[in-house]
Amino acid sequence: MAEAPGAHFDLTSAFRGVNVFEVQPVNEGRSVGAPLRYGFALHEGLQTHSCLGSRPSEEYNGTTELPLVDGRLGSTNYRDGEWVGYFGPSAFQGHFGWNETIKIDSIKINFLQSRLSWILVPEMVELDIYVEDDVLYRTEWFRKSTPSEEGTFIETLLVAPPGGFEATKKLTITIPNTEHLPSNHPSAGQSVWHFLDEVQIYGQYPQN
Ligand SMILES: [Ca+2]
Repeated sequence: MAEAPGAHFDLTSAFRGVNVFEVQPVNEGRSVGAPLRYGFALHEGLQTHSCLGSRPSEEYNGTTELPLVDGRLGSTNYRDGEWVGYFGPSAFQGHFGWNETIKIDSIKINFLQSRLSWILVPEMVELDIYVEDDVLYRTEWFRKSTPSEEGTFIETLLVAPPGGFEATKKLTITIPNTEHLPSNHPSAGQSVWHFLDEVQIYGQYPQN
């Protein structure tokens, strides 16, 4: 089989934030198959030493060493190898640390919903910014979607307080997973999946 030459993209010209490429294969002017989409994000979370405080499902654990801060974004295909999945009552907990103090402006996390596959956007997320080892500021985020919304879609958590967060070296994120499929679902009462990717952290390192 002949192989087409690969297209290369130099990351130095990428935008900070989310970048999406769409490629439509064509043959003699006609589209062949669905467009291929590839998304990635450049953010300060790429420089963390992070770890998962809870073990994801073995089937959905991302395909890289640090799947939540590798810059690669999960698509609407939940089997694309990017998503990190937790099946209730397993909750998510992650730690994100920096060697230097960072002033975080905003945090974004993508969540997938595909209710017929028992995947729901989590009801709430706790974000703890540590200003000292034992002093933290907690922010709670609540979803806008509902468990009854059909189809497959991504909802993005966005937390961006005016003036940004307090300077920190450590962020922890906790996502409880105690919800059950609602009464209007064919499998009502079953536990649900939470799928997340990526944890995007935008901020600046203070000038010395
Ligand atoms: Ca990722």
